[in-house]
Amino acid sequence: MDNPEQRIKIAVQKSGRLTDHSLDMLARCGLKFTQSKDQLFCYGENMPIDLLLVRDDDIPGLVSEDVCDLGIVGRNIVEEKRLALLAAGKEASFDRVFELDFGHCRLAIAAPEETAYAGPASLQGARIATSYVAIVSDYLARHSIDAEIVYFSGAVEIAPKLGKAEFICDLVSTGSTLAANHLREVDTVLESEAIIIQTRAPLGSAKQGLVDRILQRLDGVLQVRESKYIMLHAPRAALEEIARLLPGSESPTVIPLEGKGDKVAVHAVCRETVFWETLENLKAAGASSLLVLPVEKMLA
Ligand code: PRT
Ligand code: ZN
Repeated sequence: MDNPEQRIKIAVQKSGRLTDHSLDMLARCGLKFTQSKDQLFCYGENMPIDLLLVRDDDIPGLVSEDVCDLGIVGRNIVEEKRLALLAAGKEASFDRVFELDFGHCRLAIAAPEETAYAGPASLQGARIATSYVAIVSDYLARHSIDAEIVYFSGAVEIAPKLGKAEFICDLVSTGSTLAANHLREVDTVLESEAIIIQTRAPLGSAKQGLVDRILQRLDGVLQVRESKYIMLHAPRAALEEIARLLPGSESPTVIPLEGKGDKVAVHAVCRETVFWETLENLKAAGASSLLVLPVEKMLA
């Protein structure tokens, strides 16, 4: 696959909130890269998978136009692009593949602390400052509200102070930016996190096979994060109770213990956090020799 046409290109944010997490997830998938001098391109050393480092706003377009096969970007950006294309009578040519469980935030409506709010109807006739024109237009249309959208490319939170708008709609994670500007969050328009998108352009079987491999690895990386491997000894009679106590585990493996009569070893992958209380409860149910190990890789 050294033919450049056959290499996979993934669009990743060059420098911002999603960059470190995106690169870390790809590294956990076993991918190694060398970065170009201009730092815009990362060449895949051990697999024919390269990265294009760009502004997050450009990622849906690059994937839609088939410049990149995959992209890692916030759902807020993806939805804005999809709805903006829809408003222009076009259809986005990418599909969401799955959520990546980082970059969590929400696109929220906020107003000065003293502003009364009783649901979307309170936005009727108001001015709303935002960078997310298409998402907010869609939200207003869905609630049959007539309001004016005032475009701000950044620093949306100062719009009410400048007398430019009564409400704002912006991304919020901790809420401290709103609090610092004496704004109160009143409604959520969209819950967001980083997602992976794939172009709708047909890739051909070799490239699609490679995309499927990398998506399967990403899925594995997500699954192992909370997962632990538990090993314990238990009397056969306690097996039912012990299986019930193992958090997020489907079917534990039960292995007879040589020369130990009714005692067995139980091994299980637990997909939820294993707390000290869980171990204490297992012990109380008859388990002994409990061991909890981190899971490094998983392939379903
Ligand atoms: O240069 P480039 O265009 O690539 O980057 P950018 O500056 O547009 O984006 P960046 O790096 O700030 O954010 C990238 C993505 O991170 C966003 O598109 C979201 O999907 C996600 N994300 C998660 C956030 C936040 N949390 C977030 N809190 N993006 C922005 N914010 C900003 C928000 O706009 C507001 O100004 O942080 C402020 C609020 O934060 P709190 O914690 O005070 O509530
Ligand atoms: Zn951006």
